[in-house]
Amino acid sequence: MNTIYSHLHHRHHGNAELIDGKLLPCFEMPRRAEMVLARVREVGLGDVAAPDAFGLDPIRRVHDDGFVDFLATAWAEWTAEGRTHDALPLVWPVRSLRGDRVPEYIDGKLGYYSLDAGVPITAGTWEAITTSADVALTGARVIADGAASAFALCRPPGHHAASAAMGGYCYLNNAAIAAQYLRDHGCARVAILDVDYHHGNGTQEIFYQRRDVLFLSLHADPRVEYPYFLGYADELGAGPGFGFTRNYPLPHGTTWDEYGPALADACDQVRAFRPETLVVSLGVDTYEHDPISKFRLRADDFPRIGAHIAALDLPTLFVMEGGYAVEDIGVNAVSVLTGFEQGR
Ligand code: 6XA
Ligand code: ZN
Repeated sequence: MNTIYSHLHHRHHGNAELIDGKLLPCFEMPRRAEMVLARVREVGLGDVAAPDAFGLDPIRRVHDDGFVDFLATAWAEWTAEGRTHDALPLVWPVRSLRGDRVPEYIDGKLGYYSLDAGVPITAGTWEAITTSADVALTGARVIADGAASAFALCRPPGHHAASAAMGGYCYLNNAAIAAQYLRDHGCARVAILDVDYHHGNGTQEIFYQRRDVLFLSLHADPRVEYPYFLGYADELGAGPGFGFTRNYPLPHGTTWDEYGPALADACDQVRAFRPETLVVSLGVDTYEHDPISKFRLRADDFPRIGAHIAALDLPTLFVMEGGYAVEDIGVNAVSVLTGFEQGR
């Protein structure tokens, strides 16, 4: 399996995140992607190629124009006010406020276009996030051109990014952009399987009303875990998309004993949908030693995830999402991929 990777992810490196009431160094750091790349090379997974530039059109296929324009100009607008630290949102249009007015001032725009404060915008964020989308798009094109599999080593991750909101370390929804590209290039039906520890709220929102893209997510129960406000089992899609979203909220402490059967059920749903291609949102923050997560998957469970996905026998694009046990992220992420290769 070939990997798509760009060192330009280094252009995004937030200074601090607010967690447990403290300002700590960002868990979502460049070293994550470096560790995954190093492991890809160590096991000889396949070639590593740089992405091509696709421009903004395929990004605008899933994201709101105003949102994309905001991301493109946010750092310039922030620094024009004399600020030198990361741009961070601090006010949000919650239910009692107006959600139909886009503020003109940068501080208001930051809140309007975000779901939390976990999204620092820095000088290089735009370059990094558009490159991350290009990594996913290059992988999607490889699949559209007939490859059996590809690994888009995206950073920053994407699955919390909705059509018009960043959040949870995510700015542009790489998996959704890739899935839409596959739809636009000959695939009538695309399934997205999200195995990150957190619910892929952004991906769900983007495809919620559609029956051409099936979205399935296994994740920590939003009653007790981020993103809290989406990812419940009663969210099944809407309108023509009813029945084409499926969530598997699982309790804190989940081990393979609970995870395996949920994954098997999700794979059955993929089969019933008969997609032409599969996009996997690959997070390994389900790991027992992940510092911000509360599942208990062990290192030798990750090849099993890959084997379940391999049994679907579909052209498969893996898109990197979360995972913060940095010393183990490479081994765990690549274990899914080698488990997949061995299961073919
Ligand atoms: C809240 C936790 C952000 C979750 C990021 C993630 N600060 N999403 O891994 O998949
Ligand atoms: Zn996650």
